[in-house]
Amino acid sequence: MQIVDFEQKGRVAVVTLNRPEALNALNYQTMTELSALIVQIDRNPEIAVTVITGAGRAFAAGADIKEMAGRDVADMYLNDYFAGWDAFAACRKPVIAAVNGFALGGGCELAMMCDLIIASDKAKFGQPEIKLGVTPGMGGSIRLTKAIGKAKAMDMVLTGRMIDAAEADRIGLVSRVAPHDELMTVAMEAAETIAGYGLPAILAAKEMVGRALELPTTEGVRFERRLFTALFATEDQKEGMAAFAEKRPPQFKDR
Ligand code: CO8
Repeated sequence: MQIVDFEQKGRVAVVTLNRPEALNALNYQTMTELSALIVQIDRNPEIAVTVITGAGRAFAAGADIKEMAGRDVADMYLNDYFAGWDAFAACRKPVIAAVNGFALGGGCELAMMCDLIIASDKAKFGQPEIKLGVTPGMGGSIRLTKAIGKAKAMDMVLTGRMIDAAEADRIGLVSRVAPHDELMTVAMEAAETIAGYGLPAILAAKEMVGRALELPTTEGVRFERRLFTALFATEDQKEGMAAFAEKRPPQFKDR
């Protein structure tokens, strides 16, 4: 049975992790379905933005502990057991995590692979792997530290404590917090706003902010300038600026 649901609403893909009985724990099947889906979304010219959420009371309560428990080093390391997540993180189009509940371990790490995290006021975030005798393994140590800094990242990774949406907002882990019942409305509004712009600028914006976390400032500024300059070769740039001058809404063509 399929675990990851997909629905297209205009230029927005809505992806739902649908294994609520296991709190959407991320097993091999989830990773395989989700990474294949995101590759298709990336290639689909009709889709500009993805919203990912979870069915039930969790976004995802981490990697599937029951599935992982019996594995040995050869399985985990030689078979690069979690490599599918790299495909998810490599998506060039914006992905919004609409975090509806628990985002723990790999679930928190999945949310951090996304570009915006919009959290329900009932959401809970944590990196509790230390309680299982391991550590974050899907990018949490680096993405969490870059997102919230050493002091808070050490606190979460070493104690394994859960934080609520208000704290996640205060420390900069999430972009916005929405009342639980309005989560998908708020996430879809954000997605539709982005999807209303031209894809060349959307892709460039995502790429340059992503690279900002990895490049020294001088290189980052140069990288930004190259992409900014390249956008002057697009019809969307001509249209966007003409529409401003003519006081009308722009009609972007993704060209
Ligand atoms: N894996 C498998 N099953 C899970 C998981 C999980 N991560 N989380 C919950 N479940 C299952 C439970 O076993 C339970 O199933 P069953 O009904 O068959 O017993 C069902 O979901 C409901 O869960 P609970 O009964 O426990 O619900 P509670 O409300 O009592 O508790 C909690 C909710 C607090 C979220 C609790 O379920 C919990 O602590 N879950 C585990 C959280 C966790 O430790 N996550 C980290 C996992 S490790 C990880 O993510 C590593 C990522 C990096 C790997 C990359 C390696 C390269």
